[in-house]
Amino acid sequence: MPTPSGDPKTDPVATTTGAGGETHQTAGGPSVLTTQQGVPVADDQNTLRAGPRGPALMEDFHFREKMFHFDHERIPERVVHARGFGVHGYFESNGALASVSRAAVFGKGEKTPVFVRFSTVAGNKGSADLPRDVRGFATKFYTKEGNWDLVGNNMPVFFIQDPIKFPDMVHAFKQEPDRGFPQAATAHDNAWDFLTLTPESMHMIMWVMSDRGIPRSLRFIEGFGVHTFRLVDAGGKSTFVKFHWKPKLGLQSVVWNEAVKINGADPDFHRRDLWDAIQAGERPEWELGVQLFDEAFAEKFDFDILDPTKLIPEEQLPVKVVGRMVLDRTVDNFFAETEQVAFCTQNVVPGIDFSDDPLLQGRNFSYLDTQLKRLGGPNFTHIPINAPKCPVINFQQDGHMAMRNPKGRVNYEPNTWGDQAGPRESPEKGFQTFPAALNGTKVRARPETFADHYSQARQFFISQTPVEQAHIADALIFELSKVQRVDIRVRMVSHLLNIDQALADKVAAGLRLAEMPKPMPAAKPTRQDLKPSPALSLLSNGPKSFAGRKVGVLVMDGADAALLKALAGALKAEGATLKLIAPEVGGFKASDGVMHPADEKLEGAPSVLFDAVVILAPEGGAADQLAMKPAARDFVADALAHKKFIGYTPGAMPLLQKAGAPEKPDGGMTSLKVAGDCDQFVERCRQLRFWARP
Ligand code: HDD
Repeated sequence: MPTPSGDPKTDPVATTTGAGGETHQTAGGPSVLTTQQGVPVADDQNTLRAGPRGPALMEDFHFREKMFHFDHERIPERVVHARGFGVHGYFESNGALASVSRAAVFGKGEKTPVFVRFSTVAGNKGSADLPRDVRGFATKFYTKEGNWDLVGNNMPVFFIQDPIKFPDMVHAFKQEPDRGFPQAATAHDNAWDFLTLTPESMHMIMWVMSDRGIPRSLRFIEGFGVHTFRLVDAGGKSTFVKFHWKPKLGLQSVVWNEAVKINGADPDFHRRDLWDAIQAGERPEWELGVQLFDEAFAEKFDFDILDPTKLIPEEQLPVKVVGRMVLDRTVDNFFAETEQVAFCTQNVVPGIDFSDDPLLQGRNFSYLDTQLKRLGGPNFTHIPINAPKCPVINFQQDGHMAMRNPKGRVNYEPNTWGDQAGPRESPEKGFQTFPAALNGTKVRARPETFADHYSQARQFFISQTPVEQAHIADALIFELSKVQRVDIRVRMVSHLLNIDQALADKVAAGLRLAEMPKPMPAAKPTRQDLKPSPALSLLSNGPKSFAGRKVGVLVMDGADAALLKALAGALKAEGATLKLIAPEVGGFKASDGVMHPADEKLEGAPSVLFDAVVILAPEGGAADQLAMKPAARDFVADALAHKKFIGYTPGAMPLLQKAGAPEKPDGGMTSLKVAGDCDQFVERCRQLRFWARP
């Protein structure tokens, strides 16, 4: 029989505390299993039956409760951003905003705990991590004056200007309703039908079709608050602001063919990457930057600062760094934290306020509804991941699952209960809405200032390097080739003609359109005078080092132990990771006769999972032997096709050549003969990809 003996105060294993503080714990052994009522369980293997072969008995409260709970384990997944991954960390302010916003979070040196949930948008909860999609970048700051949620994306603009189109947009993007597919993909008729009927989406389409839609790691993405917000100082003065997150490790994406393969090889690629990095002691870091401006700037800016399909180029209004965010802790429980976290754009704190961006206003209305539906009642703020870390004192009470219940008689104010009176409002400390002057007639209309849908789409496109421009064209051709209706493909090309003629020509040719359509009639002509904004290019803003990246080293018996050691040292010095891949997971015997365990078996670790690869093969027939395996040839062929840097020993040449490597090694291939070659290899890897390879 179990002995309820553990003391929760002194016994770290004791977890199940009864009213009297007892727990179910056998001396020195595992905790005793209990029901949800705390009753110790004697048999968890067999239901209660009338005889061993007889029917089950209704009396079996343990079975009943266990099945009941299991049957109710699922909660509705998010209607968008269902697949996500959350981690903890902190935000440290450098004080640069202290004079512009009275928000406690921006005090000099102020350190605020945060929880960040990254997500894809269209896919269901169980979908793969690397569809072409926007990435959600939602941050909850647990500030001293309440929770502030910055619910952003990895792209600074959005598809639509008015929130009334959001349900249509999401319906069109997700699986088609009759067939329930495609999953996590916009490459289908409904999505492109909607998009091509929504010219305001053209700028965002350029972003999604760019490599930003297929990031290499969540650690290598930017984040944006998208909308214009307000900051309000202690004197009540307001400044407009746009928020930016900039990753310390720089920006990086994969190529499309790689993304397709990664989704098969490791559908959890992004979440595993972040989990592994933090577990290994890495501390992914972002700078928080702001673009600050006033009414005068807003007046003279080329576009309406309330239009969420527009950005303000950094060259025109530089981003000022106001602090850094460090992510340093994975969750204890995925459901409790990542699944139950509830973000809401309406969660602002004194010193941060809204603008009249219509999309932001619509979002403010939407998020609470979705939390109620998902989390089952109005008390979701009592769930630890959502609960503020500052005092919460008010007279809201009861409701499903109320965990934070007031004591005493008073549950209203004003009251005259003296020192039991409870909290009162504070005009000095409390949130004061910025008193923006308003007037207008009730109307359903878009402002004229929102009517230019093509100029910034063009600006984005001409800001990209030729490699990136080619990727955008390829992405459009791929997506539109999956669209079955020719008229929808044609409609998109007619929009592209308003963006860039060469892009339209390339896509039309890639789709083999019978004839070039006329440009889509535009509410406003595309401006040709907007200058390229280099900040918008991913490749122009890549990292300077190879830190945080991963090298897959294909090894076989007889691999040069000294080279391996040198390579490991060079990668460690750079802050990069080395993974050993061998024909058998048990490992390989290196040239020094020592057995090294492998991290992965070849078939489970294709080169798409790595940023660069190395083939360490001894002289002799080992590489020839390995080349018999399709997985080995694919390992090399994919690395070549995805323009990765490849390090190789001379003994690896037979495998390289059977996989299609050029006779004369190209500039992305580094021969490794002596230890120093490993440093040269790592140095080359800093460019991330050898784009010159055809
Ligand atoms: Fe949204 C979730 C970001 C427009 C309505 N949104 C959600 C999440 C992110 C964003 C990152 C996931 C939060 C999490 O990890 O739990 N949404 C954006 C951005 C937008 C945007 C950057 C445009 C600038 N969203 C938007 C509009 C509406 C919504 C216009 C509705 C009018 N969004 C929702 C939602 C979700 C959501 C339905 C689904 C799950 C949730 O809220 O908690 O309410």
